Amino acid sequence: MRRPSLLAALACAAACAEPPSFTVRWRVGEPLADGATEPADAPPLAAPYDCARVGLFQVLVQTWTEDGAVLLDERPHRCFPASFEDPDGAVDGPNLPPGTYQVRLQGVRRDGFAYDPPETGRFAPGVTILDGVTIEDAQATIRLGDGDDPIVAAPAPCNDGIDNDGDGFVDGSDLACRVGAGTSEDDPTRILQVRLEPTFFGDNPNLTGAASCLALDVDRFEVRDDEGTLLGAPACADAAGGVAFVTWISARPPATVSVTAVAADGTPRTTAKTVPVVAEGLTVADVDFADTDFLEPVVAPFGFALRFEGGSSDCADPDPGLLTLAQVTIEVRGAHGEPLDPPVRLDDGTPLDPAAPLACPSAALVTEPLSWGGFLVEAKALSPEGEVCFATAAPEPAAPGTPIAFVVDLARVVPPPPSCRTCQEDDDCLPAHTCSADGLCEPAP
Ligand SMILES: [Ca+2]
Ligand SMILES: [Ca+2]
Repeated sequence: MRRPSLLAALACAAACAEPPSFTVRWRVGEPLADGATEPADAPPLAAPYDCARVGLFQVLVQTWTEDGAVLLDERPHRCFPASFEDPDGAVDGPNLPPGTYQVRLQGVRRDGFAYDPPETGRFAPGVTILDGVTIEDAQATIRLGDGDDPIVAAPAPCNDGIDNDGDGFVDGSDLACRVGAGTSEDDPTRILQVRLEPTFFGDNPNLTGAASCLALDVDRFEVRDDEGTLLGAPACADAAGGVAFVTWISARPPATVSVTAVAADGTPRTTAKTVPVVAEGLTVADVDFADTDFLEPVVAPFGFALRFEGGSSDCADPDPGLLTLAQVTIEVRGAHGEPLDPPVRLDDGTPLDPAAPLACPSAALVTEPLSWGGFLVEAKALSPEGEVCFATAAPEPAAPGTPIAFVVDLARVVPPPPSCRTCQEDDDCLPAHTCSADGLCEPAP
């Protein structure tokens, strides 16, 4: 007794010359729009080029059980089979026992197995599903689509294996796919560049470079587009008071970029400065961060040590002779040399008043916390008689936050006033020194 089975029927489909249960002809539509599951309407396929131009290599005709759970038959066809040369031509499906089936048309990309993303393998995105295909007579053939041929969606241009815009770059290699919306190789892309020239406190000449970054606790400048995407973050030490460039590739030039000074831990130190972007050229961002732009007031002491000509930092014994210094006067002025009122104080409260000399310091000096950017330091060292023996040749720039290693150099006043003379004769000097006519110990010739 013969038990008709589905598998037997399928096995017989080729060998027994039974008629196909269905024929099908497809059309090729545009890539699926975002979120769409069905391709838009499309014209009939007329030539192999209609497939080649969109990167469709094959169409798999699959017959599934009605519930779509079991694949019963799969037939690969070229996307434009020879039978399609006849405008009414179609391809044959299997011979099926009477029943209801699901037929799927799955496009295969031209460059098949390299397809990305991997979860869809070599297949073009989207599958055309024909539900409820009912075969009533195993000896009859029906044409699927009922005069309206199903449509297979083309792969997306960034996933079709084709150099759509002819620029030599295919899919993921094409900048437009990488940095654009990812939907077209034609998206305009351009290289954008911002020339960043950040300054602090009204372009304060004493607040440039690494020392200013340290003083202000700024690690870098973050440059972001108007959607907040980070475009670049030049180091403060390189950019402050100088120039840094931020370059990126974009399919859509932002209207503006923002520049924010940021601490090492990523905390913004300042408000963001917004700069309009020049879409077809160089955007120059010469932003200045004033003290009012800082989110937290910039308050920090600075420390410094005195160093005397000849290299000694010992105030009591500054040279190779008998000179002893008794006092120093120190004045801290504003960045442009203006006197400050009230005067800056040391951290112990001592005012740095040039009219009120301090005892000769034996260690580095540290100021009170200061809330603004740049200062100049002038110092003089006095003999016990009150004459100036050493003085700063030019004011020394300083900024809050400067480490203690900051040194104020004092040059000897020449010729020395009488009480600043350091020797009468050679024996007053350290060995290998002689006493000069000015009364200064000098290295022996
Ligand atoms: Ca291309
Ligand atoms: Ca492409």
